[in-house]
Formats: sequence, C-alpha cells, structure tokens
Amino acid sequence: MRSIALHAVFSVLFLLAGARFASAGEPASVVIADLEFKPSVITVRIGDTVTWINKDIVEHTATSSDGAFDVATPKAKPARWRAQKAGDFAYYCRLHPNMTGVIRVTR
Ligand SMILES: [Cu+2]
Repeated sequence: MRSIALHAVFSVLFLLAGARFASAGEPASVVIADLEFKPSVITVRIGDTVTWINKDIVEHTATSSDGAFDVATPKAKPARWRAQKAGDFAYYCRLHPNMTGVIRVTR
C-alpha cells in the first residue's frame, strides 16, 4: 500500500517536473517585469526558441555573458533567440546589470 502511494507521489512530481520543460521546437517564455527575468532560470532544448516578453515601461536587453546572444527586448514587443548549442548561458541586461538569468540548453 505504501509503495503505491509513493509511486503516485513520484508520478505527480515527475509530471510537474516535465511540465517545466518545453519539448524541442516549442517556445519557452521569460517575462521581464519589475526589473527581473521571470523565471530567472529556464531550461530548453537545442532548437527551442526563447521569447522574452518585456512588461516593464523601460527597455532591456538579454545579453549572454559569453557573447552567444545579445537580444534587445523593447517594451511590449516579444524578442526571440533560438538555442543552437547545449550549455548554461548566464545572461544579464546591459542597461541594468543587476538583472540576471540563465538559459540552460539541453540536448
Ligand atoms: Cu534592463
């Protein structure tokens, strides 16, 4: 009985974890609001497109620390970047360097 309950719990956890990952080719979104990337860490697969949606009243950028991308994220206009190689891409806003995030790209 106990193992069945445990199994059910793990099944739900697995589903919840899986729901956080977009499958290949599907969009993944980061909302920018209150000078923060939300969520700050996002996991996508190679081939996925990350979309930043800026809800602040000022412009931002999503600029990777290693130069992999430098995306302007103007107000009220989605900005996109397609993940093409695996790795953890730390990024920040050039205008507000305390705004930071990570795009984790998996195979
Ligand atoms: Cu900014």
